[in-house]
Amino acid sequence: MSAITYELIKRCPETGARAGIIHTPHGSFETPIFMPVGTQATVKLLAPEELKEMGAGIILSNTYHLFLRPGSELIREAGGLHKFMNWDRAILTDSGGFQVFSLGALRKITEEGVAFRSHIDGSKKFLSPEIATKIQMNLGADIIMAFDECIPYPADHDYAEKSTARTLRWAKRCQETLTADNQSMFGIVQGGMYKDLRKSCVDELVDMDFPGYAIGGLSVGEPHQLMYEVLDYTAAALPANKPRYLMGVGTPDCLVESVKRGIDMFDCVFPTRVARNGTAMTWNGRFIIKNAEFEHDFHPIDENCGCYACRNYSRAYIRHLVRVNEVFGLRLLTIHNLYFLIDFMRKMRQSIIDGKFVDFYNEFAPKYVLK
Ligand code: PRF
Ligand code: ZN
Repeated sequence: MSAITYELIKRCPETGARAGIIHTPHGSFETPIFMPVGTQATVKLLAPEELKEMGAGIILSNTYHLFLRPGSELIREAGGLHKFMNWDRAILTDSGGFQVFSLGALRKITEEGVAFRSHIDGSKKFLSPEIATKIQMNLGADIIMAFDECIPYPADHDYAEKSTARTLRWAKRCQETLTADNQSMFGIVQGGMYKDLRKSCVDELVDMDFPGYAIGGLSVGEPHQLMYEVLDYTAAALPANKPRYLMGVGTPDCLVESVKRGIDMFDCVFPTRVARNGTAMTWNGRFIIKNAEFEHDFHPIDENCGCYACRNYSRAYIRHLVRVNEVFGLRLLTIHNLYFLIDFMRKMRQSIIDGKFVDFYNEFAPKYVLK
């Protein structure tokens, strides 16, 4: 039984790109999609109404952080994460696997799970496939993730092989723990940068018949070309009738390259994090709003953007707010950056529907300069 369904609407005849719809107990959203990140049960600086206005259909939150504070029992007592944070559209929660490995320096992995120290007070904690799944059942997200190990880069073949085998055993335990019929669990493909491991990992996960598959262990410091190479054969090996989610990727250049290879879902802290650093994202690349060149610039961040910030405020005003440390400036940048990325995905999807994805790709790539 699965609480979500994936509808494949259109495939690009020249590339792996696809347009689809995912139906969840909290509404449907169109893919390819970018999911804003709400680590602590809030997308930093924004109200749910603002996320809805920009067209967000699903957001992501984190088991690791909510497990430490306020604890998943409290969220269950509140009626689940949707009610707790006043978000009635879809939610996906990550399993904590990645956060334990990236935040906790002190950790010990065994077959049973991962012992680590909280990054907040140093207290001893333990996560296992069963615990991570039960926490995610308390949170009640529509899509939940299997508990995995994100293999660091670089890793030798022997380590990657052992880790991937354990992640697969963990995936089975996660699946056996899930009892809620209104939640769907995705399996996560690991395997490092090794083709044989990625392929056998896909095969084993497909045998377990998850309602969707994530590709983990990428965007971990490897060169972009290597990530695209791994994506090429990994995405191609996944079943066409299930959604594919590339975890932790969300810069415009990586999004286009990944959609081209058949990815449907993405999340990344990038747009919201750089907004809080004073950076605006546009179709031509990004810029730092504090720069002197914007002092007398009374144009919006982007003339063609339909977001609340661009409809009402100038670069000069936002620059002023950021310079004097007014949070409203960072809010406006967050609104703009998320709108930009959601709109970027909407336009990319439309190009797939119209049979013009290759044109979209060819027009975007030379215009987008990384400064
Ligand atoms: N596993 C999980 N979450 C993740 C990743 C992963 O490998 C990544 C890797 N880019 C981001 N988030 N569970
Ligand atoms: Zn805007």
